[in-house]
Amino acid sequence: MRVSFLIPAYNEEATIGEVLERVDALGLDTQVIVVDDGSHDRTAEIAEAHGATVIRQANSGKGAPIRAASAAIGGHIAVIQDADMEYDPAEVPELIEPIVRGVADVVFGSRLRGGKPQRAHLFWHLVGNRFLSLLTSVLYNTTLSDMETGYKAFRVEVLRSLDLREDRFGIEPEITAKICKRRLRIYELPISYFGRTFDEGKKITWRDGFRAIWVLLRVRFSR
Ligand SMILES: Nc1nc2c(ncn2[C@@H]2O[C@H](COP(=O)(O)OP(=O)(O)OP(=O)(O)O)[C@@H](O)[C@H]2O)c(=O)[nH]1
Ligand SMILES: [Mg+2]
Repeated sequence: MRVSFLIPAYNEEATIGEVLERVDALGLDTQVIVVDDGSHDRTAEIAEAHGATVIRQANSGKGAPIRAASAAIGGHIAVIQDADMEYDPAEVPELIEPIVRGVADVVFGSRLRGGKPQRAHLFWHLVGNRFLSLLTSVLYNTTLSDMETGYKAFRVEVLRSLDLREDRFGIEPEITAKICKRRLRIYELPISYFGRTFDEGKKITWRDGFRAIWVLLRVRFSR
């Protein structure tokens, strides 16, 4: 099965090369799509030098790149891969196993299930994520422990059919909400997490948390 990696990347020259090398080292049949929307560094050049397909567009956060990459997918399985080495591509074969086996439509990698190396979280990020994951579970009658995770893998038809609209970090709750609402077969697996701080380039903030609450409610109560 061909695996398409969707990689939103904004000013990630320090890590994009290593991410792409690790994807390559998997030895899988892969398609690699990097979406760089206006980085001020060498992210796009490095991605091209590694043989990735690079889509360039006007800057708009993490969501629009995921939508742009979705339109270009040619594989059977799609994996969202961050460009900052917080999530290790070496774990992707394990992540997609339930889809390959035919029992899952979507797999979330959870940073909160334990059992893998995880850098200590930023406390308030963890509180925010626990709250959003609990809200997701209550609204959609599910048990996701990490709805904000960057590692989400899909059967390609599922991702294509989601009709995503969010441009920024609201894409994470939008994906989560829409797959939960459709009652797809969702699996969750523990993954490692090599978290970084704001000084190291992290971009998500408390504003994105409020947006997430709004998106979770909107999708739940819209027809
Ligand atoms: N193309 C593009 N990618 C972006 C943008 N903002 C964030 N990203 C990418 O989205 C991924 C996640 O962004 P991060 O800044 O790592 O977000 P985070 O705060 O660590 O949150 P997580 O999603 O938990 O990793 C990284 O690969 C970023 O480069 C953007 O404006 N444009
Ligand atoms: Mg990150």
